[in-house]
Amino acid sequence: MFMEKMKDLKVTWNMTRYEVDEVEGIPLTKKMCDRWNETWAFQAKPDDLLIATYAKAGTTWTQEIVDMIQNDGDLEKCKRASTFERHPFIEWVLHEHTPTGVEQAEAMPSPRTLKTHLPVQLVPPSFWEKNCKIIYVARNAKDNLVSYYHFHRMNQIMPEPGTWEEFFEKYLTGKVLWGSWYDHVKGWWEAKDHYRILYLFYEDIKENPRREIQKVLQFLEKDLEKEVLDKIIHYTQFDIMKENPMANYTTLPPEILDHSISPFMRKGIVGDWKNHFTVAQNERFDADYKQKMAGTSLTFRMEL
Ligand code: PPS
Repeated sequence: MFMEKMKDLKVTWNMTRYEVDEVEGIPLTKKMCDRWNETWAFQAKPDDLLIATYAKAGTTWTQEIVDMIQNDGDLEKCKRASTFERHPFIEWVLHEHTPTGVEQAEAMPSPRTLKTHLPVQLVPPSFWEKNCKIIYVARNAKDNLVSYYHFHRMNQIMPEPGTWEEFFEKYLTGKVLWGSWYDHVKGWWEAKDHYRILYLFYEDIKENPRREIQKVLQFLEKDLEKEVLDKIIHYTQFDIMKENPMANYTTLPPEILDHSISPFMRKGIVGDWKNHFTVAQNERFDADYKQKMAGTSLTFRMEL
């Protein structure tokens, strides 16, 4: 598949950090913007399942849970390929020699499970026209920010994060890839009342994976034996996934993801922001948060 194709092409990973451009005011990599017409024209099918998140909200975790459900808890089947090969990332354009997310999806037999970080207004219209099921996962803004910062450090093709202080400001003003966290979570929250969207929270899955996985089962209209559910809960825990090369992103070369700077599977906890935010940053964040989140019924837990 994807990685084999890379080997066949003898692609050298002389990659640099991506330039950023915009689509309708949302920062995306220039490569994504250049291929945007193809992404927008993507033809979803009625049995596609879309996993949508703001980056670093628990996408990979949800992908593993969903794949294990779809494969009735068969771990070997879930280890057939890396996360990013199992579930095409529809707007993603890595390299001119690798298939785009759209091309990967088009080459995949149905039923397909796809990934996106797009804000709701940029989701290709065919997903709404075909009434596809969508699982959206949101994570509290503070932990999401911390995780996104470390990801920019280790991912050698993301834009330079700058210092922690600089990245903090960029995040608050939405000047990061895929735009404002605030607009993202609120936009999808509104959409859930109109479309087939299951809206989940990272903190809830962490607190009670059984309860949340059962919501996914119900949404996917699947019924599994208790033993299978137990197995899914076990294999999707942070410590187990961290050691699973098909789920921990270690199959990508260090020229792209440098886990020695910060592992992709970093901490996987709620409340790590307390180890990063200064008192002044926390006050500034809370005041800004209050304004940006005024008037929405959407609430988050910043600790458990
Ligand atoms: S990406 O690049 O947007 O797809 O990243 P994403 O998968 O959304 O987010 C990565 C963060 O999710 C954590 N993670 C988990 N937490 C708990 N349990 C499990 N099983 C799990 N798997 C991944 C991962 O560690 C990243 O969070 P941080 O806070 O950086 O550790």
